[in-house]
Amino acid sequence: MNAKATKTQPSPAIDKAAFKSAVIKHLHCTLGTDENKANNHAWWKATCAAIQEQVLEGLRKTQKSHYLNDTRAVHYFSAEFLMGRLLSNNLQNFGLFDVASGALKELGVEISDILEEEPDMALGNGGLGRLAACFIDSLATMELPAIGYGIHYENGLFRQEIKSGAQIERPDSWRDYGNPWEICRPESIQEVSLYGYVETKYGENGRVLKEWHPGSIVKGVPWDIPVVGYEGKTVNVLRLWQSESSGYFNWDVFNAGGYVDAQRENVQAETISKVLYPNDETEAGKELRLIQQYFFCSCSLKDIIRRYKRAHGDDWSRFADQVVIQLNDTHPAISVPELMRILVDRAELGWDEAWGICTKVFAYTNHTLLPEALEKWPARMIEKILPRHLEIIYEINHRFMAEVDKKWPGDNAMKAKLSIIEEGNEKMVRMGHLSVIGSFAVNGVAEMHSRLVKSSLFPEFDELYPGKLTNVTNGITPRRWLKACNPALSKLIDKKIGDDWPRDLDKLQGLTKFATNKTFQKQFMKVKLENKELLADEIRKSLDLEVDVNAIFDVQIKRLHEYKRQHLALLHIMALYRRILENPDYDMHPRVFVFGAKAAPGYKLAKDIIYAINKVADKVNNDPRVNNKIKIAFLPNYRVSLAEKMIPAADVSEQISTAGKEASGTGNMKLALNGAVTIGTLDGANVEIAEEVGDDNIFIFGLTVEEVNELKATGYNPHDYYYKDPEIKAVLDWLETDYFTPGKPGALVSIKQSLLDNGDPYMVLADFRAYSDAQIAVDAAYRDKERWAEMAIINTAKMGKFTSDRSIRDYVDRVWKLSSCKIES
Ligand code: GPQ
Repeated sequence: MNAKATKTQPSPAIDKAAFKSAVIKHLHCTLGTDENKANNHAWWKATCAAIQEQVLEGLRKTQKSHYLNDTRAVHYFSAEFLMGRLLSNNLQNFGLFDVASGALKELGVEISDILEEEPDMALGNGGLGRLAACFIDSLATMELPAIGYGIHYENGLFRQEIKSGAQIERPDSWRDYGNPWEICRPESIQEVSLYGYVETKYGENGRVLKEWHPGSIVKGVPWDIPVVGYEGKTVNVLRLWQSESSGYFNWDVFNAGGYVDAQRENVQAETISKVLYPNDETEAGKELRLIQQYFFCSCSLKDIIRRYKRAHGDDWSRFADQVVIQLNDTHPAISVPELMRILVDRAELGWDEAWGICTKVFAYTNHTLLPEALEKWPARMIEKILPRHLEIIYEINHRFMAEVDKKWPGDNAMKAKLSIIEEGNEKMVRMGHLSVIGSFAVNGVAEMHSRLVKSSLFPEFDELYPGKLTNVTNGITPRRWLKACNPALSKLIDKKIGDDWPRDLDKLQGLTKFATNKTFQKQFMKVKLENKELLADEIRKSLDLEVDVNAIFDVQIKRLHEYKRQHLALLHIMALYRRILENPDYDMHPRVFVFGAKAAPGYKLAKDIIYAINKVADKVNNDPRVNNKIKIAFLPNYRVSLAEKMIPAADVSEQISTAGKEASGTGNMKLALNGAVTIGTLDGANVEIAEEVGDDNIFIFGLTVEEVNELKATGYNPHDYYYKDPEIKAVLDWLETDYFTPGKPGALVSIKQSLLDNGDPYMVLADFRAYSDAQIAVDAAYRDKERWAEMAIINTAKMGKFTSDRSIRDYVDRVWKLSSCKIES
């Protein structure tokens, strides 16, 4: 029995005829072309312009309502926002997708073709940046006053090409042909100071006054990207800062005939927002990166203060009631001393009053426990670029050390451990400590991760500030990650349980009772098959590789990292290949292993793993003895828009990080939502996914965090596994031959070395056998078609918890204390 469709689908603001004339108007008046001359790119731009009319109307009403209600707002500070494409999402959120697609069809244009014209906004590396994008989607959908603040990078994450198996990085100049969504706001330009020195003066009553004489000043130009909530009521903004020369041109140099030298300063100013650092979970330690961080934080704080002053003048007493700032990891941590500087040096508040405001405004999200990702800046570098900020950091630390001494009198080891300053050859500023001390709330991103933040990363801070450390489990927006990317499944779900699940994802629970219904199973798996056909087309186009859609589509998509263990998947594929070569009748259901991953350009082993996957793919895909039982497809340039094609087609979701290393993961949620069954370790949010779907509907394997720690403590020796397990030995030795790299023996040896000589830091060998056994169980489960369909449906049905609306609800309740604001028309 089908549930009646409830009336929550956004009702279109304009009809097909009106949309059609809007598109034609923009083709003529905005783009200066016409229906006969227009190519897909022009049609795309005209369609964006047509919907942008609705977007801007929504934006105007939202800003007016927020202003009139003098709302408290959250300000989400993030160095990364991985937005992807916006057209399809904006159409969906206004309920105009079918209208637009019908209008374009009448104009002889396929909407699917023009959607492909849009470059991804790839202003982020991976999970952290995409989380920020999902969060601002939910904030707008839930009608919460919010603004995202970040950097308007001229070049987003590099475009990946694969040449002879190896990753090549190419620049991503996503704005070359314009970005139809963004609006430049020159009226809100800010200035940011850098370098120079600090002068100490004495004011009235002997008050010490600090004046920073900057060595250079750059301009921050804001670009606003409207963020449309589902059903299009609230339209918030993502404000991204672009750096420009301040025009404080060095006239002396210029007049002395030094036009070129004077221009150099312009170039330097413009360099700040030129490029996104492509390192995921590794601190870069580069001066330009610190400048980027300070640049966007300073612009954003000044922007917030300008808006606050418009309503409250110089009365700072209500600042913390109106403003909450979420620090997305430590990248914006320099905001803490920057706000102190503004309050103490500029507004001339006393230190205690200023600190009282600061520690009510900031909250900090930690996204990793990996030591190499915990940001530290050389004190000398901060001193050079931000001399006043270093003084302020020392003052914060001095007062904090007194607090520590009160709690643990005379305990100098404790002071050294908790200090913001790490003493050593070179003094370093620990941005994590600064963030914890400067915030009123600190959260991890999944239950297990937050538990580890408390027990192993910041246990003393947890003791010192009881209740400050908390958890908010990550989430994903179901509007992009089911409704827009998987229209066929969305329509099937609408028919079955009604169409209000995109804003109330717990409604998917309603599918549970159909999980064993044969007709529904057939419908569900038919959609999956159609999505696999679409991905098979993509694989054919991109790699010239034929894959069988009846094979298991086994998908691993994420940044390339040793801790995520793509090499564990690779060793397993090699083992399967070897089993087939040894026994041509080796019984397995055919499988297509699909990968998508970018490696940081300087991360040698990660690039070697990409190369190895591609070299093994060349061999296996073309070996007739394999009899099509295994295909390997490494799709180049993994990005949001490619994820949207891969995720709906996945049967199996690979979430195989070393337990304790993946803070949460969000791809795990997207894949399960689209009916993929997880094979994974008890890590990050996998633990909570397992709780939701139940042990029968997930394949959990491998060491637990406790076992990992125990094995480390007692001395892990990968050689034990190498010598005891002949398959492990054979596969690792294979890497040393030239079997996969003809004429180039040893080209894949670095992987073997990392697993043996370098001690296998992520315990790949320790988990290999358990992983292989779990894969055998996956294979058996897949062959029982009805059982598999039931598992897939249950995975979709039980993902309600992982909507980013729930994450935002948790932030609102536990951290932000925000109220929604109805938008008046
Ligand atoms: N994450 Cl510290 C990133 O994507 N980049 C980073 O620099 C750091 C963390 C990820 C983390 O690895 C995932 O487990 C999380 O799901 C994701 O952040 C969002 O919290």
